[in-house]
Amino acid sequence: MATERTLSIIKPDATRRNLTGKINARFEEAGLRFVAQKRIRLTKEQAEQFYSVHSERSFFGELVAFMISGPVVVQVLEGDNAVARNREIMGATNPANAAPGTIRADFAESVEANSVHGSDSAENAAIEIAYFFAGTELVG
Ligand code: DAT
Ligand code: MG
Repeated sequence: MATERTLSIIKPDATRRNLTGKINARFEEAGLRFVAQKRIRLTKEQAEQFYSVHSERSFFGELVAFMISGPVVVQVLEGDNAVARNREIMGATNPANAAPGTIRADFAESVEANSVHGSDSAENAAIEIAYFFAGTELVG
């Protein structure tokens, strides 16, 4: 299996409810390791650029407003097949469809306030990691 890195974000609905530690424990218990982590407030411009692939979607404005509504924790996870593993641990985008025991099934409030982001491919993970972290900040 390939060792990979992926970008994870703990979203404002989860930081507001003080769930950072509980969410981080899900990743660590599944064998992924944190190689970087920081708590930040996204600017509107950062959120728009980060989610620019969704800029034509009807929910884009609400998504950006939600992502800047409170602090987020941006983090880099490392492990075997980390991109796919992270998405398994998160569960489906809409918590109504998320498998039992996943982060979104257990913590998400709605399809928008769904507690976590995870990169959807190794290629996008590399782009998203570089968006938030300098290479020197990744400590494996
Ligand atoms: P994911 O976060 O599972 O990769 P995505 O990339 O399709 O999902 O969408 C990015 C985020 O946009 C998602 O986490 C929450 C929001 N979103 C997606 N579909 C939505 C919808 N139908 N209504 C409101 N927000 C939505
Ligand atoms: Mg996505």
